[in-house]
Amino acid sequence: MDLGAITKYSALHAKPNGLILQYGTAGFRTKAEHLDHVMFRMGLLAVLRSKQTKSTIGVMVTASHNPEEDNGVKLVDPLGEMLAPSWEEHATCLANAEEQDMQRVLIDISEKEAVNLQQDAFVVIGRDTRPSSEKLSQSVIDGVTVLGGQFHDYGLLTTPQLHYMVYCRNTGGRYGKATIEGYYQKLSKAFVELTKQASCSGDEYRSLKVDCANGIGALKLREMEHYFSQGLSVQLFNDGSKGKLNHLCGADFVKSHQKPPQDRIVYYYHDADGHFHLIDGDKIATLISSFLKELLVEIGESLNIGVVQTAYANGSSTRYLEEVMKVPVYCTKTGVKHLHHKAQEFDIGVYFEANGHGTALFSTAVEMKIKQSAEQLEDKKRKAAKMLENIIDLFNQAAGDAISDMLVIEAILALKGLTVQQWDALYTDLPNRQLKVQVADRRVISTTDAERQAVTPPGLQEAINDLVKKYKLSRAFVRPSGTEDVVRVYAEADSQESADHLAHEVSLAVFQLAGGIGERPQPGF
Ligand code: NG1
Repeated sequence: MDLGAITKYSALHAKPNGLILQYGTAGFRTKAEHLDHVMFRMGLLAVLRSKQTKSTIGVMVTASHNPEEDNGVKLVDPLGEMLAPSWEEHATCLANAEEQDMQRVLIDISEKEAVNLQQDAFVVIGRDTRPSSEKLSQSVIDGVTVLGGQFHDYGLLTTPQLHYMVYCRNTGGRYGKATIEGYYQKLSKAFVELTKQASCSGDEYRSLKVDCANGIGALKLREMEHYFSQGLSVQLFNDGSKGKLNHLCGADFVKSHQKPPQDRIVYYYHDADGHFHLIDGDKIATLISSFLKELLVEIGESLNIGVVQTAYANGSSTRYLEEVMKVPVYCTKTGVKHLHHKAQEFDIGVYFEANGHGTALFSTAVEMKIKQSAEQLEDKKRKAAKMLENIIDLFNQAAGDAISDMLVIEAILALKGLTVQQWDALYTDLPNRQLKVQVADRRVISTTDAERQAVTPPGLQEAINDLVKKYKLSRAFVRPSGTEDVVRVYAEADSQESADHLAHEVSLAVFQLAGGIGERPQPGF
């Protein structure tokens, strides 16, 4: 380690004094102007992690659904997974070290993790379309090079695409080619093969209107379009040509406001009375898990399927999955890394957050079994095994990927001959409301039971319990956000009016008991 060079370069990416950040649900996220030093240091950390694992590590510069002014960074581990928890702690220590302590922290991490500094290191980098991202990814590269690491900068990529690249590079190309063409080829081949089985003809396929939230998805879907010469027609909205990133559009906006974006959205429709219907991650999990279950029955395999949700899953979805579909459902803390971890316990784990983040995971043993069955079984069984094989290929095994999810959903709807309305009618969502409350320090709220119960501050959970009792079919919980400086409030009940009232009353309780700042929460949305 050339400590002199590190100190010299670090001074060019100096940390603002006293700034403390935490590697949260999805890496570091804050205003872009506070992140230069974090980027440089994550470049350094990625090199250490790469040396330790003797593998390629990914660094993604993005703040996903946050406002355009924010940015963020997360590291991708060798098999395309989220960074290991012990390294999240190292990331937090390194990001928060004052300039004069940087060297010591770097040495500490290397010693604790027994990093062989002579080992080669390789880091791949991707970024979103935020105006601040290009410069910030350059700071990552500075960090990588000063520690002697080699790198490949993919430039503009979606986060799941970077996960895919990391996974491909660390599995010797067996999973796919670590190029953007490789990604499109893998997905389009599986989609075209899968939908060949649909009984309806090609031109009956729905044309899909996609809300791209004025972000990277627009660029990437446009690139992907010509890989689907037939079978899928995609029209892009909020494609970044005029609107601002995530402003009044995007899945997060639509889910939390329960209304359409200024332009269009993936999987929503207006009914005959003009009412807006959103088909969220819970319904996606239901569609996918029921289809997978049907295929397994056809093949005659008794593999265990589990669905993993968070506390934000609509109560009706959980009931439907457990009682009608007889699928076991588990609840974890918010953030896909928690869901992913739980889903790995099953032969097939389907996990989705209500906001649409998610995927289906297939254990390696299952994947091999299905591929063998697809070769050996007869007729109908063989057809089902082939379909399953294509679905496995379509899901980006490395991460929840909205593009993969969209293709799987389109294929299932086509294969089952289902309209979006029929899909939506599987069960009726309980009315719900999500709100944000500003507090001085959101860490005063701690939770347990997969974030469904508040442990601190004292009295808050009791207050929520009393409020919940006033409404029918009701449920409410609060938790500090891992990506924004707010406390999130969720409530559901038998009517929209009740859900709105309950959410407002819980917000007031948070404001009073957890140190609210600014204006008291007002009723009405
Ligand atoms: P936080 O800010 O911790 O609530 C949000 C989403 C998560 C997850 C992450 C990562 C909600 C309520 N929360 O987390 O589900 O997607 O962002 O992007 O939607």
